Parts: sequence; C-alpha cells; structure tokens
Amino acid sequence: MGLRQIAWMGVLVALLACPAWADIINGSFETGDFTGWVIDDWMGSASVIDGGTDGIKAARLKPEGRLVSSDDGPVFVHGFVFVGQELVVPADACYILFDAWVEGNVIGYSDLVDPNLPEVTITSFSPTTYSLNVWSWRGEEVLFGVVARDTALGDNYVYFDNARFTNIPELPTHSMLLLSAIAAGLVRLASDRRLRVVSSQI
Ligand SMILES: [Ca+2]
Repeated sequence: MGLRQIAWMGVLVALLACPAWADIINGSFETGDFTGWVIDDWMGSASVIDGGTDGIKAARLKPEGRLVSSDDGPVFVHGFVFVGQELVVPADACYILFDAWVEGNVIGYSDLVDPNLPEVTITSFSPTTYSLNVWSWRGEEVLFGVVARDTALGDNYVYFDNARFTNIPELPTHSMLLLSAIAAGLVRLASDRRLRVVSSQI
C-alpha cells in the first residue's frame, strides 16, 4: 500500500469515526456492572456479561414470560426487562448509536422517551448498530433505553452495548462527502499520472 492510499485510509477512518461524549455513563458497560443505568426487571433479569461488540462487556436482558391459565387454556404473558439512562442530549449531537442483537424468541425496542412507543425495533440475530435521532431533543433530558420482550417460553435474550452520541450528520450527506473526497482524489491521481507521462515524453 502506497503513502497515498494510506493517507486516504486515514481520511476514511476520520470521517467514519464516531466521537463519544462523556454524557452516557458506562455506555459500553465497561465497569462490568450497571453503574449509571436504571433497571426494570420485574418480569426477567438483566446482567453484564463478558464479550459485546468491543470484546469486553455488554448488557444482557432476559425477559421471562410465563403461561397463565385461562378458560381457553394456557396463555403466554410476555416478560419485560428495561435497561436505560436519563441523559441530557448534547447541543451538537445528531444521534445516539448503540449495538444490539437478539437470541431466541424475543424482540427489543428502543426510544428516547417511551420504549413502549418504540422508534427502533431490534430483531437482528447478529450485532447491529441502531440509531435514534436526537436533533429535536438537543439540550433536553430524555430517558434512553432498551426494552426486551419475549414472545415464547425459553432462553430469550436481547444484548445491548456501546451506546454513544455522535455528531455526524445524516448518513446520505456523510456518504456523499466521502464519495466526493474519493472522486477528487482519483481525478488528481489521474492528472498526476498524465503529467508524468507527458514530462517523460519531452
Ligand atoms: Ca462493551
């Protein structure tokens, strides 16, 4: 890889990096516990486990629904676990990003105010980065969190990790800037080569 390619890799990394604020306490569960977070686990349990998208620690929510007898036979009543944090959204933040995934018969939800009216639904079985738009909440206090609800009996989990704010604007804008930068670099590379060819012919 030449110096020019290394330079462009650096530009790419800088553009894609998500600066983290200190406003989310223990956002990656790096303390190994729920310091900074509030838990509601009246129908299940929550724990911090080894692993996660950073290979260190992540939260695991385990809702535990149950069968309740009724005139029509047993009915499944879903479990419920919530892990959240009260936050003041930074004035220049664009999104909260977080990584989450599910295992078993379970669905996760996330929102900035009321997870029962979810903005994001978590159904991926592999680690996925989700985003919540915080533009209209800048400077205000919100309750950000993830809810886990199971849909059948069994070992059902929602995993949650690496919550952070980002000030990077809309992805399409971001991508266009990136493509423009790459295009400009390629044009320049091509003109440099032409110059070299011309000069070698003189
Ligand atoms: Ca983590």
